[in-house]
Amino acid sequence: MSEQPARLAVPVVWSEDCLRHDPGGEVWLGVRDAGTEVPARALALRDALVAAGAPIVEARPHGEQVLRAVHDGSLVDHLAGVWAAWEKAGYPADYGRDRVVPYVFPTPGMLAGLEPHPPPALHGRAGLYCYDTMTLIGPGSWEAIRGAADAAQTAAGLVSAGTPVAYALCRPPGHHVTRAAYGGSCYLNNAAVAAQALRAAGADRVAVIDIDAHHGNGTQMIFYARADVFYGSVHVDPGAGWFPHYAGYAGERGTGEGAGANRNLPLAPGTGDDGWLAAVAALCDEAAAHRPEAIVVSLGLDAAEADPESPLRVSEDGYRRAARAAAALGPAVLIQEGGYDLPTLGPLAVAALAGAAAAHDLA
Ligand code: SP5
Ligand code: ZN
Repeated sequence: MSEQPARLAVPVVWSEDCLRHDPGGEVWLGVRDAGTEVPARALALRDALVAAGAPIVEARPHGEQVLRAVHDGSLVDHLAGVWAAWEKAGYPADYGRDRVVPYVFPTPGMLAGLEPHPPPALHGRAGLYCYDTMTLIGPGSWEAIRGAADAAQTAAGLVSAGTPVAYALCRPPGHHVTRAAYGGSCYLNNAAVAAQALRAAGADRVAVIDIDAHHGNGTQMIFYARADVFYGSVHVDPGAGWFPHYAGYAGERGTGEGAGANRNLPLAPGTGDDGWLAAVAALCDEAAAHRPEAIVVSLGLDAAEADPESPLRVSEDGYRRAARAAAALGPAVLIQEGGYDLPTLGPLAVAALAGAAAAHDLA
């Protein structure tokens, strides 16, 4: 008789709608590349987790209250309507522009203190809500964006109701989205949505532990002035030339009420398990000092050695240990962020979820 592997006892919250976002590549330095944030990522993750015995839970539709608590309503409205408006205005049919991509950005240098005037022209307005050229919007994007945010809220709901660990298979990812602007292959901030949902359900203090290879500049800034949500991140040093370039430095510690409730631990390119896990441990110690009642893990898998989008060199076992350490801080919602190496994504996610399960004696 062959030995059955232990069932992975972490619910995987999933929305079929997450497959509908087809960004059609990314414009990097003026040229459209194939891009790495593809629907096949979600299938690779889902199939591996199902094979490991994890139960699939359908994402439940939620209203927009939590979305509008962490985002400006105008960003939500823009995302919900921009594709239909783009199509109706003829950009695909008349100009061959098959995705929404901005070309003018209201940077502080352009406006020198002037409040940006919302442009009536959609091709101008596109840059009001989007801060890069790599984050394209097409026909099914909004349904997927909404599905990912629903998955995050469903997972948060499970944890609020007593499930010790739940995982939301969010696609597209979210941690680069600020209160009012999207970018970095992200559209709504699923981790911030989960944290806010946990707060609304009664957790007085929440800690977000972000182990994606990139700094979660969006989540950081959403909670930057708040003491009730700690944000901590380990990531490749933006000062060494990595996205998001403008934030993610060690000196960013929060402001006002949130002073001291933000911690960045940037790492040198090439950092592997030892350095990465030491930083994760330090981050978890600091998060614990804030006495969180619930945890959100921004689970990017792109710090893995094989990943094409980052120079960190973390192993499967490294992910198992990191997720275990983060989930040991309290009831935990795991939110899928980046991770782009299709052959290794599944095993990495299984390892991370197994680590989180072990922290709660579920394995
Ligand atoms: C969620 C997440 O992991 N977002 C990371 C976005 C960072 N992307 C940076 C892309 C830089 C250009 N990539 C070069 C590969 C050519 N396709
Ligand atoms: Zn990333």
